[in-house]
Amino acid sequence: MYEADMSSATATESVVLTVTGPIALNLTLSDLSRFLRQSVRAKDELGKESVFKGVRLTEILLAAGVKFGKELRGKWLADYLLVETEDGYRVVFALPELDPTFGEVDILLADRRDSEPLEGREGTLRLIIPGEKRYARWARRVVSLQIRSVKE
Ligand SMILES: Nc1nc2c(c(=O)[nH]1)N[C@H]1C(S)=C(S)[C@@H](COP(=O)(O)O)O[C@H]1N2
Ligand SMILES: [Mo]
Repeated sequence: MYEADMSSATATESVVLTVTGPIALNLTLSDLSRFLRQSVRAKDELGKESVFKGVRLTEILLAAGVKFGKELRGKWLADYLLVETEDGYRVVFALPELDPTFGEVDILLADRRDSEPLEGREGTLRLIIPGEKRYARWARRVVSLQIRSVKE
């Protein structure tokens, strides 16, 4: 009984993303559904075109206290985002790469493909980077976002 209750709770309310930055966040899928959401049409690494839906990385990082726009200067320019996945794959982005005031790159943390939840090898969360022609940073199975500083 107790276990059954636990599993129905985890289906909707388990933490799917931990964010470490000036403010730490532990987000469930329902938390992500309350952020400003975006859709983007993009082709995956197999050439399949889909509509992906989710939250811009910028939105999540703003909630974690990261500064963008005019405030992204000085010491912040040596900070970076480390994205980690369930299978231990890791990719980094410099903060200006995520800032719409620096350029056009728009990175989506997607939780849906053609209206279906992302599952299995691809899910629960995947980066969609429409302008990026190589797929190495289109991380699947994203579990954490960490803001870090270059040490030296
Ligand atoms: N979680 C995770 N995401 C990942 C990878 C990975 O190993 N683990 N490989 C990346 C690479 S190098 C590419 S080219 C694309 C497609 O990977 P695939 O060719 O292994 O399907 O996913 C990217 N996302
Ligand atoms: Mo790759």
